Amino acid sequence: MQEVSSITEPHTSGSRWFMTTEDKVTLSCLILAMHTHWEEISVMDERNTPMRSYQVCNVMEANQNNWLRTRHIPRDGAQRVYIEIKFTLRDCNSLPGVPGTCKETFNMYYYESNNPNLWFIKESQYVKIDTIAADESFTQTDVGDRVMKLNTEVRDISNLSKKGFYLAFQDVGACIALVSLRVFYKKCPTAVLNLAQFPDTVTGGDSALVEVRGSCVNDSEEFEAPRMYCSADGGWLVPIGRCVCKPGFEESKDYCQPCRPGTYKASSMDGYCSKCPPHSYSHQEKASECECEKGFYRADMDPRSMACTRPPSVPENPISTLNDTSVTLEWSPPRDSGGRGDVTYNIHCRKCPGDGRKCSPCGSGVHFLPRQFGLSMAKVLVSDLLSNTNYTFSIEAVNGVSDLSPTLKQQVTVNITTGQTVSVILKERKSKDSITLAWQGPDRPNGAIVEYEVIYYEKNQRDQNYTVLKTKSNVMTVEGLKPGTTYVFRVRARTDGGYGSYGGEIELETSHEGELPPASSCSEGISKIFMLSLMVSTFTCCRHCGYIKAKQDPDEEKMQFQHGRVKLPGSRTYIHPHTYEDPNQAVRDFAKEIDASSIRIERVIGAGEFGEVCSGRLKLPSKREIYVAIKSLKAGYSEKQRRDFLSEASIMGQFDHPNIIRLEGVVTRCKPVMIITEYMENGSLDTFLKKHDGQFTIIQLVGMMRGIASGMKYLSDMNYVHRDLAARNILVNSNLVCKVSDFGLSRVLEDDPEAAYTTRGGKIPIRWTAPEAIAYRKFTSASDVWSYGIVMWEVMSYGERPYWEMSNQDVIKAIDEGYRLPAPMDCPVVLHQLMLDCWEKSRSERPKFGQIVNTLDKLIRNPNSLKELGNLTDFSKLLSFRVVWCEMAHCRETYQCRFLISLQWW
Ligand code: ACK
Repeated sequence: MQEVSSITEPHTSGSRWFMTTEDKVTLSCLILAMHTHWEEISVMDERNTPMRSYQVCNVMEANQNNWLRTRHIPRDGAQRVYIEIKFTLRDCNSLPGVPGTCKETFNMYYYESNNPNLWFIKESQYVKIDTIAADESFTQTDVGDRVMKLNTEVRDISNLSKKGFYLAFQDVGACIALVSLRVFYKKCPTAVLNLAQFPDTVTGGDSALVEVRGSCVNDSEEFEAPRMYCSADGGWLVPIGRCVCKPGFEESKDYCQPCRPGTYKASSMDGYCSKCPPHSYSHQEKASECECEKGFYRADMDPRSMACTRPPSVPENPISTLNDTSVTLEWSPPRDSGGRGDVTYNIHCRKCPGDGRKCSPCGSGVHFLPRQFGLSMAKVLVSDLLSNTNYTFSIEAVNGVSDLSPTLKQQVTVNITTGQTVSVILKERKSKDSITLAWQGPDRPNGAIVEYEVIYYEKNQRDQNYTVLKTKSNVMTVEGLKPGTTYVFRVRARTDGGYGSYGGEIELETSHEGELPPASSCSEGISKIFMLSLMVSTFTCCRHCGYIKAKQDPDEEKMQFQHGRVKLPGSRTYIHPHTYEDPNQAVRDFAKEIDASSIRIERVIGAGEFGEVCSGRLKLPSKREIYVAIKSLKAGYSEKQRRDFLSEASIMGQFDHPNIIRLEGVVTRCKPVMIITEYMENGSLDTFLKKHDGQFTIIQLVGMMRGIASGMKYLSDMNYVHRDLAARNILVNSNLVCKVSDFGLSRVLEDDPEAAYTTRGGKIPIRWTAPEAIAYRKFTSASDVWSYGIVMWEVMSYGERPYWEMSNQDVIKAIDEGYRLPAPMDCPVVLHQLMLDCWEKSRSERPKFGQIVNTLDKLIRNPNSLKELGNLTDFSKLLSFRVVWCEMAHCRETYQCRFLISLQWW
């Protein structure tokens, strides 16, 4: 601690009148005036060191009134000043022949004044501080043996407001020697906490706390306004808020250090600098983002943690299926997606009339289904084409960075000519091994017909084997067929302009062995053709369907987008892992995979539902080593257990708040599967409080409750309902900061030893749970508020079990009848009132977490409001509850004591 006021003028060298210590600030004070009988002399102390003292010993005369006073002592901004006086005092009995007027006390006074040069102060103007008596007086023999009995007394004066004060000592007939006088005040020393710097602060008068705003250390900024309270005894209490390192900087102990080259930190909300993602670099320190390598880009909406990407390659294998004036285009996705999942396709259409006029854009007359641009599937139906027209379709693949690249988009083109469909097969004759077809040429051929192509295959065997035959005539006999077998036939025409599209399919069956061939089955053939033509003109799913759907399902796309958004800072909606079809994806989205080699397990600290909990260290590349807690999944787990275990990580990973336990990452690629969180030195709150029963100030307890409420406010703002808020699920770190933990999906059902089965079959921690949640599972942030009230009660009673040994059934009944837990011992009435508010039967009347935080903040700012203990107007539902409960529980010894104290108290 730094000394701000130094001694200016020691009265005598070697004197003890002006001592300094390291942690207190000593004020300069000189004895100025001596009145009557006081004298300044040199004596030897117990170590034979000479020292100066002021003494008076006029015990033989009655009516003594001897005053000794100091010079003006500047207050130096302090409101409360301590006076430490060392003195010796003679035992009256040890003085032979002294009259009964001999005293063994003296009086200490002060007088506040702005005037530093007062020479005379009337006795009546002084304010008395105290009458000082010796704890140890000494006799003549003692003096002879040179054993001085030195007394030390400390008094304080508070609420000082003038520039300084004078101290005075009044002797009324004792034998005293004042050996040392030290006047000092206390300060809370400069401190850095949560990256906020708190200045040297002089403590307040009385027992008031001084609220101090911290200022963020260099290269950091406020996350939540940092504050602390300087207590009357010079200690800092209740750290609230924090600063976070600016982009480009990371926290290192009490300061922010620049990210090293090759690393970056994009947001102040990120904990540490991270390695540049693939295809990016940072050559300088302090990078808030990494630049993309040449040919790679980052789209505006891309998170800075994402690899730089490039435009996709060209779509492949285009196929067109023409049906008169509409065409279905299909293609394969590009071989290289550019590293992104947002590839879409655009179709550019040009038409060439074929009469020598120039090609031109297709215009709005042509329709694309589902659309022309931004297609997510590799397929489109283009309709309303002009007949007898050449069309060129250019298919290009684009992604989120295509527009950033100066190179032209690569396209694959498909040319088609409309109006050449062979539509009607006119004739058909069949035998057991041949079928004869006759067809009509296209209505509007775009040139002379060069030949026809007949394709046929055994029904349902197209993929295995099909045959293509060519003819210049419009009749063909297909031979060598199997008897009694159905074949599918299609015909298309070729002109100078190329092939037209196939006409409709016709299914024809060869005759069975021994069956006579029919004379003609033309009409049957025609009707089949119409039917089949209709069938092919409907837009059916393509061969890529499964693949494309899997990759590009619009729902999935939407979901990915949503997940991407959740990761953005500032987003405030929690996503339940069950909304994921694949729970492993939720883990990948929200939890960082950690290499098991970066973890050093040191010792087992507890047991969880799924396995051991250990403490250890985590050293990630280019980050400093930190202490962590490691939860592991025991061997022989089922897939469901693995999912449930990891669900805690995918929930926790979505939160980022100083009062929520922080997830460092998960190990899923090797066994055992582990969840790594920050380490909380003081373990769970209930055990911690029991271990330190009665050891905290009210302000410290309120500070803990404030932290929990702030964490819960954050969770409720994220629409997350905890359902198992209890002191056992709060963890405490070395700074007494409380953090909400335990986010497993199955925890309320399986993990919590407090959970009991309800009549509806669910397992619920009855004592902590709101009545509507017990009765009909209405779990909301308002039911979390109820549980929070119970946590407050646990905190104020230092880990007492809510409702003591009452049975769960009795608790439910008592609550239903309107009874509520009484205030714990020494619990300020305002806090108990807040608990009662949290336990309002109607959940809409309970306070919101934000209101609870505000209320607790006000109490911390005004600690006087916490002084009133247990003075409620209506005790009926509390006191009688106690009596009822006490009868039920037969007043067992353990809690009888508390019960009696409470009764007495009320
Ligand atoms: O009361 P505790 O010491 O605190 O015992 C339990 C035990 O593991 C089983 O849950 C302790 N624990 C859990 N998570 C952490 C953590 N992040 N830091 C420190 N201790 C933890 C908990």
